[in-house]
Amino acid sequence: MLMLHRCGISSECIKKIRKKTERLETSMAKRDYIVGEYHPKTLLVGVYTPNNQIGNQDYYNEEFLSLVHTLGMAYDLTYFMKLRAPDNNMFLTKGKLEELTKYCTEHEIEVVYFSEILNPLQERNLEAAIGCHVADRSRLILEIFKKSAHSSEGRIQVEMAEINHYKTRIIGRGVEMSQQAGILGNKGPGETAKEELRRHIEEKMRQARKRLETLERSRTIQRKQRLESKIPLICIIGYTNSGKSSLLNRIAKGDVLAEDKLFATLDTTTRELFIDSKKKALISDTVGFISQLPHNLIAAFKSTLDELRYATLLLQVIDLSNPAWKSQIGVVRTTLEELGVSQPMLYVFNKIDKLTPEQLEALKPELEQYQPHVLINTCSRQGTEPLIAYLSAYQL
Ligand SMILES: Nc1nc2c(ncn2[C@@H]2O[C@H](COP(=O)(O)OP(=O)(O)OP(=O)(O)O)[C@@H](O)[C@H]2O)c(=O)[nH]1
Ligand SMILES: [Mg+2]
Repeated sequence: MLMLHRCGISSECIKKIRKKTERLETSMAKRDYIVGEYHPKTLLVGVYTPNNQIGNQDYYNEEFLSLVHTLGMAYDLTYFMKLRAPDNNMFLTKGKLEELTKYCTEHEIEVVYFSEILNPLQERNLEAAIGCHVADRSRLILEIFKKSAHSSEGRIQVEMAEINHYKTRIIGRGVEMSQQAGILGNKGPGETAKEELRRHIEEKMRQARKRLETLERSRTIQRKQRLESKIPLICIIGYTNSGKSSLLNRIAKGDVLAEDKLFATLDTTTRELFIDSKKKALISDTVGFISQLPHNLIAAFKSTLDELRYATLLLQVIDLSNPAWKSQIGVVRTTLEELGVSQPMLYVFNKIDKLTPEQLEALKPELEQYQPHVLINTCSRQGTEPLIAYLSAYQL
């Protein structure tokens, strides 16, 4: 016998919707496999598009693999391709999609990770076409950030970015969730599972925002005290893995984790820096930048990165031994523009010990275009002398 719910929907129908919601939740949970035990057959797909700010395809793919290694995620196969122009709905062009679908079927792939950012529609369409779970660069970077955030502020910021990431993806899955029903029992007619989920997400976001605001208030007070004390603030910025934390450790006796990993640092560390017998400053190490940094992460880290707008001087650390160093400067420039940061800057070309004297000589004319600049290596105290000399002469 069919039981009718008070909003006029049969209990059979409610059961069906409940099942669909459960299935959807399981499917979303399955995406969390990278931190769990279960290892589905995973394919990494490096896609190079003309929009890419990193001008070197090989390096871009290498960086993608470094991101995956940083996360410690196991994968089975890699597949690299060049795309003339991404498709708005499907991301891949018809030919490339067929090629990839065939590859996935042949190799029984269950999960595909893309090196690029996909919008929720592209992600859904690709999943349907390839028949595998699909995740993108945002998801990868989010997971790394989740692992590296240790301070309360860092954790909340990552949590907010994650909520936003899922919000667009879960809510975008309209078809499975749009049937009307009071599936949670006490909701009135017209309530949909999707609305319920949206409210839940918004509530989580509201709570996170509230916690962040409390932390921001204490940050504002600290900033006010610093500005009143007239102690200059130097902020170390730059592409990820360029040597920012190593520099802080070298010149300010810090103990920040410096590792050959992307995004080793997420939380800002500030130390006193005694430049010479008369000069003192505060020096901060910050989160690194990367090409195609997901927008929701930049937005989430705005409160940490806001600090850059109050800096007296920015030190942009560049890994000169990286073949893509010029593109990386471009990425940093774009990110700073997005953040509205335009403080005075010194280019700090680092890791010069990894270049031969001939290579360094050949690079000099190009480096002249970046002014002012110093050349250093943080491996030895002498290596950082040009920087200390610059700061000593600089009117902070
Ligand atoms: N050879 C050489 N290696 C360096 C130099 N400076 C840093 N490194 C190495 O580069 C790697 C990255 O250094 P970090 O200081 O962690 O870089 P970071 O910019 O803070 O990186 P994230 O916090 O991950 O963005 C580490 O393995 C360092 O030992 C240098 O001058 N020469
Ligand atoms: Mg660091």
